[in-house]
Amino acid sequence: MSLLDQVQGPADLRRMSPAELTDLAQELRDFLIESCSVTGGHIGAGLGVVELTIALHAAFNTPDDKLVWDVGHQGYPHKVLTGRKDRMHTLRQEGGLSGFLKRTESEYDTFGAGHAATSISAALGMAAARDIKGQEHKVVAIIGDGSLGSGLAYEALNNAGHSDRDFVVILNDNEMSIAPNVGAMHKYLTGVQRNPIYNRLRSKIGDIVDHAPAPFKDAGALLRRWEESVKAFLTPGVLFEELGFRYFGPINGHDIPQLLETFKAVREFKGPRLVHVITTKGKGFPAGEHGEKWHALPPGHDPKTGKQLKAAAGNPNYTAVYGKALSELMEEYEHVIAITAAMPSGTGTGVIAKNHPKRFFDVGIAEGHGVTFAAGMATEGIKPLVTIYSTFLQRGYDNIVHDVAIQSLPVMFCMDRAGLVGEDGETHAGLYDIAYMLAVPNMVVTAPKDGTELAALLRSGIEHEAGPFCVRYPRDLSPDVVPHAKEIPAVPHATWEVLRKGEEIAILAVGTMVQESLKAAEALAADGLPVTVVNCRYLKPYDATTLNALLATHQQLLVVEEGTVINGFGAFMASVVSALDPNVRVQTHGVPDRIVYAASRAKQLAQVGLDAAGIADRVRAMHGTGALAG
Ligand SMILES: Cc1ncc(C[n+]2csc(CCOP(=O)(O)OP(=O)(O)O)c2C)c(N)n1
Repeated sequence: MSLLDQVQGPADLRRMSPAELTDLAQELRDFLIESCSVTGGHIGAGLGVVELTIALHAAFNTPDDKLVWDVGHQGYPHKVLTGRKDRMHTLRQEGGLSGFLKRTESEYDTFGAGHAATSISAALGMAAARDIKGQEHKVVAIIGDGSLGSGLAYEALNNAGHSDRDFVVILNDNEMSIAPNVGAMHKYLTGVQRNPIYNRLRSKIGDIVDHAPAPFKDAGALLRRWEESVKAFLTPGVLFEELGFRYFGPINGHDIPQLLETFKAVREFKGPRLVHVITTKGKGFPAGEHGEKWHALPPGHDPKTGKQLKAAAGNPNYTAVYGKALSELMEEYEHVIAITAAMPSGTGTGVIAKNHPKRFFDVGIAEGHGVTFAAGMATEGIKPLVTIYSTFLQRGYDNIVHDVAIQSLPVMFCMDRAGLVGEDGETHAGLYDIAYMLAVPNMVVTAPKDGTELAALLRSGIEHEAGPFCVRYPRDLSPDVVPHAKEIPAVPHATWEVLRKGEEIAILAVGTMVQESLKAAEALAADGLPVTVVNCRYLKPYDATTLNALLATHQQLLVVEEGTVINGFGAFMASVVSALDPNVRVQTHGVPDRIVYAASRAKQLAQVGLDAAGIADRVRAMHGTGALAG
């Protein structure tokens, strides 16, 4: 029986020798590579923490001691070692294991994760609760160097160091965020790892102490103490120690004996302590280590090359359309710049980094800062396009209201992954941006029906100087082939587009829902129920002329949007129409007020009735039971 098969839970690790645990690491790595090649997923981060995960579970008494992983995308080895190996083939699928960590999945998942930099705050909260309850267990936050660039992490470190609580932070430093890490903290940490003076001194002192004859052992201890004080001048420990943490490291995160020894010792100390562990992201991945490309891979890939076995055919996705169109528009508009928060490839802005390097800014995992940084630029006549996933822009909401909208600054927000996001699941779904952006005064809110309209709205947004402007687009393929941006004119301000004329019922469709509504209308027409379909590409300000014309000719409106139904565009239209013409009924059709879990995007849309069939059913129900009945 393999060592891996002998592990039913972390208790089994505690029975194994360091040599066995080292062999186990190889087996676990092989298993993950094989299993992820079928399911796809975030392989790189997990491969980097195989030894770290084994050593943490072996040295700490989990689940009584609590491990709090940041982001959760590095949690695959943790899942395997905590009794979920047999379900790894269901990873990221409907009803299967989550791609992140989830409290409902295992008692070892102490805190749900998905967004970066929550671990230190959450772990500190758990430690405070433990102290109130008079308990004794340990709490350990594990955070990456990329996430440590986030403001939330500093707020937590500041609070933790001051609190003097029994509390451990493991800094998993692989010099990578998704892309190579950026920022001053990153430079600082790398400086230490590579500090030749410190490293030389350290190994010299180690040699002297280890080989000193017995009578000189005391001198060795003295040297070690001296090493500590030298270290204080030469290591990042200074920074953490000033914050109130006892600093240990840097240590090799792939050396199980060293990890075990350190963690066992650190476990017994009291007060805030931080262990700096150096790892290699993607370690052991056959196609090469440390590649941004292996951050996440599709299902059915070849582990030797990382390439998808059956390449997806068809049009480019919206992300690629966005990057290309923006790059083209930046040739026309010299005052435009692009901002990403640590996601150049995920947001399509990698192409801007390549084509317009001086006009590209990666601010790190710091969405709030990115927004205010953009606001500062806008005060000087620069037009920033802040490109952030809808879900992560939630982090920047106060900055949007306070720094951008109240000052009416012309910052543009490009919200990728708006709507349901399939296998990435509930933590990454972009369901709230319509509701949160509609509520912001001065904000223009838009959504394109296809890639060409996305490029057109980019031009509209760039030319809009009166205040902020946002555009949302999905994690999906663009339904059309998009010409060069210079051939695509702006969409006239606050206009809708009537795509199909029917009677009595009009569908007001937003973004992705335009195509689905047209398909629904096709099916309804075949049943003798012709409906009007309108592309509401401007949600705010809306097209008052078209709306008034619709109110004069229709008795019911159905507003269809891929966003939360609470306070969405439908709710907005219902309030507008009730004032304009209370005789016209408005019904809303969006994502219901519940969590939508991971499944393919198509399945998620069908589950909540946001596909052509669901929309058609809703219209039939309106027809049968509404003002038109009889
Ligand atoms: C608030 C937020 N912004 C962006 C992301 C996207 N994201 C996921 S992992 C990651 C990089 C994390 O880097 P690091 O903390 O160093 O962990 P590693 O991947 O190296 O293990 C980013 C930017 C996120 N999950 N949350």
